[in-house]
Amino acid sequence: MPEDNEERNKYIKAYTAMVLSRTLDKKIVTAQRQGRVGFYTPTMGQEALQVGASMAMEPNDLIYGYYRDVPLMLHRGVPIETIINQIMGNDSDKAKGRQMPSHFSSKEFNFMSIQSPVATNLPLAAGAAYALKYQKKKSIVLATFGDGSSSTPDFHAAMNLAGVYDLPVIFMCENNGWAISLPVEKQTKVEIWTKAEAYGIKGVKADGNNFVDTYEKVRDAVKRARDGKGATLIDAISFRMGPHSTSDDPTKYRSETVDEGSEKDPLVISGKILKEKKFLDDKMIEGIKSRTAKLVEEKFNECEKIPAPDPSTAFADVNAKLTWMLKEEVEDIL
Ligand SMILES: Cc1ncc(C[n+]2csc(CCOP(=O)(O)OP(=O)(O)O)c2C)c(N)n1
Ligand SMILES: [Mg+2]
Repeated sequence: MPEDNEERNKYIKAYTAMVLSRTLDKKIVTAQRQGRVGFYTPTMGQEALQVGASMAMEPNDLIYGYYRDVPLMLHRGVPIETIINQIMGNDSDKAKGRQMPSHFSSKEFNFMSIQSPVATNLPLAAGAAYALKYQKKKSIVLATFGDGSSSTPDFHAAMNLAGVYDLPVIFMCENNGWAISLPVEKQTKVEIWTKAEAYGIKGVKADGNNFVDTYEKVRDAVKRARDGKGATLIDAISFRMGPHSTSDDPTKYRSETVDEGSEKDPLVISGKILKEKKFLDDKMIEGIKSRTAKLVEEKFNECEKIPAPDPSTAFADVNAKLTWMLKEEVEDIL
């Protein structure tokens, strides 16, 4: 394939994933308001940085993400129904509805199961990178987390381990400016990427609203990791356009907003980049949006028809042998 075409396809795939994610995001939030979904953590505003990072990764690389990583998953190829089924906790959900909504996993796409306690994925990511290095494998690890998560002991433990052992891991902070109601200025005195120096790893700041900038910075970090040159901490700056979760009302604690469709919206910025490169025009963008809207509607309705998991499966795959107490519980719910 000529180089230009390769770049064009790569950029169009990225933009399509961002549109898909945004469309799905809005659909799920609306469905939650209608009582059709229990809970969700919207990703609006973080599409460009996640897709930019995903563009730099290979299928064999391991992703230790967090609850807001739907755009990254979609770009990586995780089917849209995997996301919807997980949120609905229905019978087709791989975790059989036992996880809280937004706690995704995909073995097939090397996307590790998400934990609720923030930053607990970071030491795991460092440990996995240690194992890959020990086994002399080519794969590397990408771990994502929020700005608030950088205040946890786990963040520092993971950075330290990655530094000491020159591990093939990239820690990408999805810096959306807020940890629920706490602004990043009250979270940390210095910029998050500067903390890398204390651990002897490389620190990089990226424009998280620009998928190309994030892609190029993650790509450089991937190269360093694969070349055995160690870990990188990337601080990708963006803005949480929506609420922290569907249980949150940000109007109670902030006046700053980034409106959908405005100049600061990463989807608008991305559309401009594609148009400037002459990879897409307005008509093509409209085509992507309408095809995506149809797909989301169809998939959502299909997933909604899937029944809840059979209650008798509540303890399946958890205990090899049920204790008498669990047996009693199973009998109670049947
Ligand atoms: C260790 C831990 N402390 C507190 C919480 C409660 N909590 C859930 S999400 C969240 C905010 C995290 O903010 P950030 O890391 O910036 O990620 P964002 O939600 O903004 O993407 C908090 C405090 C938690 N889940 N885990
Ligand atoms: Mg945050």
